[in-house]
Amino acid sequence: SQTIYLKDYQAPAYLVDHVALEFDLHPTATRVRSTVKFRPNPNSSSSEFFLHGENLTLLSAYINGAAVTPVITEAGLSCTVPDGPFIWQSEVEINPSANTELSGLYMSNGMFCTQCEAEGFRRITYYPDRPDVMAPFDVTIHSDLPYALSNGEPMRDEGQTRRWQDPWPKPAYLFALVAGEFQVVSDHFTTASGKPVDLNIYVRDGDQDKCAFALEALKASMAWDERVYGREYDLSVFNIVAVDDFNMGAMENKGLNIFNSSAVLASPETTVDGNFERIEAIIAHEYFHNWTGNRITCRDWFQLCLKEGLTVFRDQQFSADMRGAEVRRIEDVAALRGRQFREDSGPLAHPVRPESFVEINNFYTATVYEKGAELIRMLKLLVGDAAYKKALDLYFARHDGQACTIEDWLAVFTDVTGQDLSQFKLWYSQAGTPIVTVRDHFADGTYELTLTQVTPPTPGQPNKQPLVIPVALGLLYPDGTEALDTQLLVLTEAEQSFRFSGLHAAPIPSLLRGFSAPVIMQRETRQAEHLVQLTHDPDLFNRFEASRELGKSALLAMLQTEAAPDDAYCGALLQVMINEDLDPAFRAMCCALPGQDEIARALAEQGQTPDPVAIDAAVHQLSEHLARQGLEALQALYHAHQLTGPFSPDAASCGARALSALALRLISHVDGGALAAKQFARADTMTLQLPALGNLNRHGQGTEAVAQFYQQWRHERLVIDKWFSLQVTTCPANKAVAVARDLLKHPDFNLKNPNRFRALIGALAMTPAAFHQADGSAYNLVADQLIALDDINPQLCARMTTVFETWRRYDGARQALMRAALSRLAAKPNLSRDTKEMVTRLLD
Ligand code: HT7
Ligand code: ZN
Repeated sequence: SQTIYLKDYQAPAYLVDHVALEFDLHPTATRVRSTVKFRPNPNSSSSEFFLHGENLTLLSAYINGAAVTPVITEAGLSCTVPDGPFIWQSEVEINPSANTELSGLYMSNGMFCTQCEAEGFRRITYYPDRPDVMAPFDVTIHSDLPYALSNGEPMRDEGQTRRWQDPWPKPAYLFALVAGEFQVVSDHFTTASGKPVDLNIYVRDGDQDKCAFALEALKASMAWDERVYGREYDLSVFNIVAVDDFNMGAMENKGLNIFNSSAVLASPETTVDGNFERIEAIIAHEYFHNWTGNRITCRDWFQLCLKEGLTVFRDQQFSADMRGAEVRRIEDVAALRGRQFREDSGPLAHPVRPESFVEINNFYTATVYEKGAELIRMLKLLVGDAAYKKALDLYFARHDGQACTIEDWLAVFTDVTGQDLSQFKLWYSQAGTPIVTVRDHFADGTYELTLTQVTPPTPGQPNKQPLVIPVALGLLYPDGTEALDTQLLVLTEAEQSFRFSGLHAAPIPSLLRGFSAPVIMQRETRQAEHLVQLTHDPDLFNRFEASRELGKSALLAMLQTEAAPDDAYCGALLQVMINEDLDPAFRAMCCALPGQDEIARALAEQGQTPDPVAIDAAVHQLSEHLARQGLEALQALYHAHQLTGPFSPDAASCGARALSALALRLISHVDGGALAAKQFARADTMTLQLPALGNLNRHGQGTEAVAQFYQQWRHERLVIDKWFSLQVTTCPANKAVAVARDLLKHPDFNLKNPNRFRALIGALAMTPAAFHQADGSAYNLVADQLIALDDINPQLCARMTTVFETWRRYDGARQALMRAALSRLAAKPNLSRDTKEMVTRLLD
């Protein structure tokens, strides 16, 4: 397999002025005719004409109307072409039914569907399938199916021929086509300048009643982008289609977003609160791509963070406005640490802008997306809100219609602020999570804080340079009063000291408020200080951090010295839980115990070897202790947060339910599931039913309820995904492999459906104590399934190999077992390029 390097970028030899595509849709033999107006690129010295193409049967090709016979390889075709502009025409045949990779044109439940990012368009027709070739598209679809959609504006219907025109030049990865039998749920939006937009969601029959929430989220996103970024929608129609077989969450194709049905369909009966939040965020994310991604796109795939980091940042801002900034920030940081820090500390670590890849699909990662968003958040903090706004206005004005780079992006900030961002730019090229170590000293009313930064080596990058790290700092006195309001310290050197005078007592530093930089902050643990922060820090993020630090210390003490559960910590948690001055959503987050992977990571960061089975036992013991200590308070809390009236997924209702769910989970450790059984029996929404079932199963009371749940929901595929996951994540860890083996035989298990695969195999692999059973049985089960999946869906298979990315954290025996499982996958005959790249990096 060939490695592609950023440094080798060359401008395209030919540009495209217009594309016309004509489809004769057929499940096994679709014909695609293309007419493309090419002209030589004045900025390229090459005249070599190459079109990407994979798995295509070329039926005919013409240049300026004359038949030609191109040279065809596995990757595409080349041909001799005239000196000036010319018209290329071709006809190819493809087989959508045989396309299980879900890239290009494929079938899902009888409907035709496309996925072209990153390099799927070349599986539809011969074309320069690279993001820096942008053109207006004209699409004609011949089909007897009731609906046939593509990008842009619909032209007049001519029976079984449907035409679409997209006036906005776009790269091929934003092309989309969908055809099938749908139900349509519609709404309208009027843009700030008064232009009407038709909004439609196309779904399978039976799903019509699950579109209202997504439509509201879409309208809110459209209004938000106008208000906050001054960005208006630019077509008369915005279509969304829900598809069951989809590799990721959704795709921002121009005017025709395609969504994994799990990322769009919602109803109180079938969807939990967390799903509502996710759907709202993904709808916003895809919509925001219309400007950050579509109108301004990436020059090449190394610049992926240009559109993804910025769009994640924008969707995070939106969710913060919709649902509360502090609570959202806590969730975003938890996700960043859980996925991106994990990635950055292992064999898959790579820069936000990678410098090489074999398969670009392997770089749609937490680093590109989530760390990419953190870089934008830091930039905004460093330049200030007003300059950020000016820079974004300049970005949109200067680069509309272009395919850009990170250099273009940073240049607008430099031009607006005059700041030299060359050191900041290192964040894009240097992988790894910086570790900032804190030393402090107080004497004579002066507090001195010394911060040291070190970024550990990552694959291919043994030596690191100091980064620009914005550290938002506040100081508290030991009685909890504020000694210093939030200040921004900017760390640019390997070590720097900061002094604060005029203090009447040694302060407690409240560091990295709001998580002002994606770093690991290390300071000697001081329990008394964390207890003050937990109850008094005006920065809610740092209250949450204090809770987490206390929780980790309590669990590490239990694991390392067989200490008893920490009463002071439990008492403090119970105080926060019942503190009615605090938002219930915050209380629920702050008082949940640290996740098991988080504890494993904390141990690994201290150079110790985590034992996931022991961690599981310690978490159970601590939960039970906390529940016994606060049983009455928990029962009161549970009952006080039962909502009456119609279900609403608004932030306040979700917060109340989250708090009562936390109380129920803890109570179940004492009553063995009695209260959960009552909740399960009366539950009329999934947010009540699913956690009740989880608690029952966790405490050995789930058999009947699990069967009943299946009977109730067997026709709702998204609920059945939950049913698969729940059984492996809530059964005793040492039974999970047996449970998973049984479920693999269930008639509803289907290797070809990514959601179902993730629901069972992904859930098993992401449950630490189940996955890391000492006998290696889960490693082997997962490896067996990946071996089976690789031929069907290499993209998904490659992505799922990341469940092994932390293998070096564990003891020698587990390491050997994981290596053996990965080596077995590596040795599979005809291993895909996608999976091969991943296992090679994992084992290197
Ligand atoms: N830009 C999209 C990324 C994507 C994708 C989506 C669905 C299936 C395969 C895909 N490959 C890449 C999604 C996004 O970031 O919004
Ligand atoms: Zn995106």
